[in-house]
Amino acid sequence: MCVFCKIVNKELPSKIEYEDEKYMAFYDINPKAPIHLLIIPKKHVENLNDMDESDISMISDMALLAKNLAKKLGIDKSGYRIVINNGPDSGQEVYHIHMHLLGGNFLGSKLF
Ligand code: DGP
Repeated sequence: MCVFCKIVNKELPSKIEYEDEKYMAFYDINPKAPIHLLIIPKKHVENLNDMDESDISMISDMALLAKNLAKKLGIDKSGYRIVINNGPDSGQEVYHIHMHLLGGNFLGSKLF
């Protein structure tokens, strides 16, 4: 079972900011910004390459969650970044699709 599935199943601890039947948002163990959340579907899908037409709406669901969480955490006006890594050249480490939500200070022009 992958590390994020273990987080979903509560076999591994995480600092959860949001959870519903299908999605979860928790804080990255190695934050790259003052606020660094990972938004994931509970369903195990590796990355975009592993998504078919029935899965692709997860991307817009995660984007909506990112928007709502940014507002809840007070970074909607100052700004934030969302990132999805796909495959080796992107540096994807965990092969369970996740949207990074980063903010809380000036992020500059670096992608990550
Ligand atoms: P990526 O490179 O896009 O696959 O990002 C994976 C992120 O997942 C990375 O920033 C570190 C984070 N991460 C890895 N293992 C754990 C964990 O066990 N708990 C939490 N909270 N985050 C993790």
